Amino acid sequence: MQILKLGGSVITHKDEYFSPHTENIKRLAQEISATKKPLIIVHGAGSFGHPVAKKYNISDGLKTSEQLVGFSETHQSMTRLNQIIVDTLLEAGVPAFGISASSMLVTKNRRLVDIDMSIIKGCLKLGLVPVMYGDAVLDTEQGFAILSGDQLIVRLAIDLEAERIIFGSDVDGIYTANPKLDPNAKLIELVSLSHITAEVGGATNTDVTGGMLGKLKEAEEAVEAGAEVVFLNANAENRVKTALLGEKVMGTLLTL
Ligand code: IP8
Repeated sequence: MQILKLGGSVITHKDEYFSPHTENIKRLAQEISATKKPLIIVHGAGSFGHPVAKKYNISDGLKTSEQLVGFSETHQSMTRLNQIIVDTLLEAGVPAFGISASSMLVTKNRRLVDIDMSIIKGCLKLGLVPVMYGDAVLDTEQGFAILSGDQLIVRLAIDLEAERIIFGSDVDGIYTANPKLDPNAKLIELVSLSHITAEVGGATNTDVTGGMLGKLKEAEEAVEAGAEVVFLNANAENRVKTALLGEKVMGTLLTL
């Protein structure tokens, strides 16, 4: 089983609120459909979840009752994006099935503790492709929190013994600096966990869950558990498809 992250910068126009990148979503649905392999898709929030979560300061937890509307609005914006993605996958013939993280798990101080994998396992057994997302979730200590898709993926990969995690973003992989800001930034083809302190560029937009460095830190555990972790540019045609087929692709491979 493989896990594919579709980053918010790929599936939404990040600088325009609530704007899905329809063209990319359609192309990626075709690429996924062409591979026909056991898969879980987790998508990010982009211009759907992040601006709402930021406006109401959801990641720091419940402080005032006015935030409750914002908590639910954040979740609603994500279910809308999920619906667009699942509908597009279905049109491409992928047996996609949308699942909300907030209905099956809680966090403790923003970290995922217990998650019941039975629904996801059941979906995979039937041949369905679960489509999950970073979500506004209940938190045992701070009332609520934002669970990033990246944290969710790593947990899924460990518990379900995923063969490979593919992080699709809008850059070619992990760079020595943020490639959108620094013209001297260089792509690192192989990142070893022992050198993870290397300078890695942050996100350029409103990202409440940590950008590229956050992804890298989350991914450590999955590599230690034996999953192959690849970072690639999902905006470039056929890279996701190539990686899903297990073939060599331009990007960054994370190793021990
Ligand atoms: O884009 C964040 O998920 P991510 C989820 O995977 C929300 O970090 C609701 C902002």
